[in-house]
Amino acid sequence: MRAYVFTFYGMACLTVMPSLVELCVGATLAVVFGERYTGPVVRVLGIIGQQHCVRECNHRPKLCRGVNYRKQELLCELVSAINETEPKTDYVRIEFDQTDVTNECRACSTDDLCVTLSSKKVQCIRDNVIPNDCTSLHNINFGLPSGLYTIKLPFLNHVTVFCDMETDGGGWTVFQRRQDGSEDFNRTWIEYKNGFGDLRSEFWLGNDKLHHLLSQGTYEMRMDMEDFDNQTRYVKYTSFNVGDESTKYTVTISGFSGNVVECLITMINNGTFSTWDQDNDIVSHNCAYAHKSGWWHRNCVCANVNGLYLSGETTLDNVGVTYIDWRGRFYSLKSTQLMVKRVT
Ligand SMILES: [Ca+2]
Repeated sequence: MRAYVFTFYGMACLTVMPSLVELCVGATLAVVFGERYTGPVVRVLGIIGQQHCVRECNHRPKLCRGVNYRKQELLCELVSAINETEPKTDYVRIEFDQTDVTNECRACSTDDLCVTLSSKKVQCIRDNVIPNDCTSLHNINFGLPSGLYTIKLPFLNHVTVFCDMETDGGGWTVFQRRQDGSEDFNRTWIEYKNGFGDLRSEFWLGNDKLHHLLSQGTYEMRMDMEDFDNQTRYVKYTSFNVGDESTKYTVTISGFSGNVVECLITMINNGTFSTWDQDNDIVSHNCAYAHKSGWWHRNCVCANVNGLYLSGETTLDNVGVTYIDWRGRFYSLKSTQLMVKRVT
């Protein structure tokens, strides 16, 4: 793939519109064809021209450091980080220098647009295109790639999440992934509350974020699993909700479909979350401690997806990344991914 790099300055200042004078805050530093920034993507704007896309970045000097633009679909992605890129045909990426932001613009919040009116007065205008989950992003453009996106959640403001835009129609906000054992999942209440790990690799999004995300509507949940023989299975539920911390993150789950026997409705519905340092299960011993996982343990666990990463056959009983009704209690799966998608 050939990449063309050239540098020029002050491009945004040349694109002055008669009605709305542009602010010359961000200089365009480099334009590279055939690549995109891997994000996080902070805004997605559909059906606009490239210069308009550049202006949208200029209007958000606190948030935007570059843009990914796809000419074929007139698709504009604004990104907050420009340190990582990937080759992607059809895309052009444009780097910005937003270090020279005016004082007037600094007064705007990250949820505002900073624009200059024809009177030369700088104004902060509320940004009305802030996505609140991966489903709404997917609905802007079905061709958006999987990856990191920044969304806005009630009470939590900006939260970066991984969106799966390919599996089962796309639009999924991922809240758990195991794939190589790189992350320790035998963690405390506070760590499960706030989330941990690397969104591009293994992670738990965090119970507070999950609660506020799901409070926005009705969500379905899907869990994908893979074993070391490259077999896959999934379970899917038409309704999934998680209460706030005062309820100990009580989960409700119903409406199963999938290609393996399901156990979660029986085992976790109306159950509270437990970690090794906070036992909220209904049995006398401590399930989270016994099975080495934070989870909605009630009468312990039938799908120990947050268990120890033991890579296949093991002599330890239901301590690995197990799914009892598929590979049994003594087999630790290769990968799992749990995610939610808004239905109403
Ligand atoms: Ca107990």
